[in-house]
Amino acid sequence: MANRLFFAVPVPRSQQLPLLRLQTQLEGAGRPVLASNFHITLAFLGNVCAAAQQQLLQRWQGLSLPPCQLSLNQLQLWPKAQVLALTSNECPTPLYQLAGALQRDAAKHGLHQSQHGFRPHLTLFRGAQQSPLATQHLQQPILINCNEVQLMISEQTPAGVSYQPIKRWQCYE
Ligand code: 3AM
Repeated sequence: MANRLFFAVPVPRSQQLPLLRLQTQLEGAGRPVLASNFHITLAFLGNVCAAAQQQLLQRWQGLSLPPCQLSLNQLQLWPKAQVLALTSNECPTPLYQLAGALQRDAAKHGLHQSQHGFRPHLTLFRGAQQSPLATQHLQQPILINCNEVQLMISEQTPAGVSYQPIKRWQCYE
């Protein structure tokens, strides 16, 4: 059996309010992502069989990321993916390096090969066809404290997509 996996930084409940407010402001843009599903994807891995999952966990046993902060300040519509996302034009170096290393590791081991480099973003709406805001630039950036990295399973359920962490790495100084 294979699991659809990705590495992500979750957005804890204490940081969800400004994102929920923005979703309300953008109501009608598409299907809002549930707050419990808010995350920053570092690397998408695709379908991974049990043996490859075990090897992946062994390789990344010592995964580490110092606590860092991501400032999300741009609203972007990605028409092909029909995603309305909050993005950033300044990414903390350790986060950028970790995402790159995870993506390269996936490609090297026959998992998903990313078509483009890491684009830090947080998906707010799916099925989005247009952005309701005239300006892309947020006056007040939304700050995300990166305190944890998770390896997540993505599952389709009748109630929608569900993300379950199978491994967590806390960020330490
Ligand atoms: O919520 P975001 O957009 O950050 O877009 C998918 C989602 O990230 C991404 O993996 C995360 C969990 O589903 N994803 C799904 N399929 C993908 C693919 N084929 C993909 N990323 C790249 N290529």
